[in-house]
Amino acid sequence: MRFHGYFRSSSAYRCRIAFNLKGIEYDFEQVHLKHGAQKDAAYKALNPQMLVPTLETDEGDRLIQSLAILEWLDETHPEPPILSRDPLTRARERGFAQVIACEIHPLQNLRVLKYLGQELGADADQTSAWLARWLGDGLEACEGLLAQTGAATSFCYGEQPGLADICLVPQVFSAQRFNVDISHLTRVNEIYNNCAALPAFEQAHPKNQPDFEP
Ligand SMILES: N[C@@H](CCC(=O)N[C@@H](CS)C(=O)NCC(=O)O)C(=O)O
Repeated sequence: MRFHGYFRSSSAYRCRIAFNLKGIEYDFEQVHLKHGAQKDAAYKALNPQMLVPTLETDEGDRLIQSLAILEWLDETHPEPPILSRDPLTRARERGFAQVIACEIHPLQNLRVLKYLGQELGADADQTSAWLARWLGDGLEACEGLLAQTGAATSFCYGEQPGLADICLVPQVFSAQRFNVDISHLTRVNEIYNNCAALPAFEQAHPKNQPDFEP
């Protein structure tokens, strides 16, 4: 399969973690977001939303949206599972993932930050305040959800990393990148560190990608 992504994209980062956990090999195609390559006609034909990631399957089907890609990977490559077999836990894992993918991440997206700066005239301090507010509030909610489980597990919902961890780690990376202080979020940081110690997560880190730029 062919994966279109970008080293710094947290949605692509989620998929990379899942590829690694499941031992799936893929060809990588860089879409240079900073250079606007997501808007090239060829890429738009692949993904009309002009966002990464896009996954082209071996059969030539095109999949977009990281959560949909993650679920497709889990259904077509079930071992190890990234979603619990228990419906209640599975719903909680999806809820946690959606807090990040649907509520936090869209507010830090490149096109949104560009709009804030270029169209609305926000300066660097205002953009930082925006990021601190929405990433901070969102990750606080994640900490609250983890507290609700009442369990000091190694990962969000158990002793194996799953969908929630796959979404959490790139979001913590973004908080670090945007200098959002989340040092008080004990469980979030604990789980981030547990994940970071695993090769599947380490190898998926932006700094370890072929298109990495400092
Ligand atoms: N909800 C989408 C988000 C995709 C997305 O926003 N990707 C970002 C990178 S993380 C992007 O391509 N941004 C390009 C832009 O804003 O122009 C997913 O989970 O795949």
